[in-house]
Amino acid sequence: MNNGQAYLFDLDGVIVDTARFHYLAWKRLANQLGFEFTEKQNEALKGISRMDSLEIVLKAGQLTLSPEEKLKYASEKNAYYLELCSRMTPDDVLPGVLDFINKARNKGIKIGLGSASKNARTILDSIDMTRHFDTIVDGNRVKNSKPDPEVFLLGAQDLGIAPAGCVVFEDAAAGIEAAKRAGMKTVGIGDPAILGAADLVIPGFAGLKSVDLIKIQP
Ligand code: B16
Ligand code: MG
Repeated sequence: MNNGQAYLFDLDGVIVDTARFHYLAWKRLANQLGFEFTEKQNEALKGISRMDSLEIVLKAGQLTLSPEEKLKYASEKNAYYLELCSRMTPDDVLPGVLDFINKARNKGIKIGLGSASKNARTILDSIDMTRHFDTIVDGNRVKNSKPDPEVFLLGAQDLGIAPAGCVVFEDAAAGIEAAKRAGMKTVGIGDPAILGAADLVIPGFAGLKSVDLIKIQP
């Protein structure tokens, strides 16, 4: 460990708006199984692993399935999701993200990804962002999903930066909790009503001023 700094980014809803695609894919599965699934209910799925998300969706529809059926439906949802993602290009990177990462890198700040998604590398490749990360921790590497701090602690460890030197950028309440439990500073991207536990909440990276970030520098 050293005294350096790292920025750890969530993927879905922070780098790219795939959170919307996750919702549409879960809704399609729920409708197929005969019930509705609203955007409000979907909020609880953000940052949560695929199988844990399925449990929440099935509970919403009051359905009980066998382990084999669960695997089958989780895989169907993922196919719907990847179909929606397949048309993504570098133009889909959310406004201001790349500029923000480049400026941080020029200041010597390390850049990591901390995502619950098993599709993270596929998505980063399709938007040409893989090369901007010094480390990638995704759903294939972690055993415990957010709000467990594992994903961010692994990222800090990969980068050789102490947790106290890390700032996490997250769009999910579960992700903010994970980062806080890791002992890191937190920036919520989105609605302050949902992300109120974060040290700072911003609507997005476009127009973000360094003066805002000074408030949460480690
Ligand atoms: P997958 P993040 C999370 O990604 C999503 O927020 C969450 O909705 C999703 O269920 C989870 O990844 C697993 O994704 O099915 O692609 O493995 O926000 O942590 O980048
Ligand atoms: Mg997210």
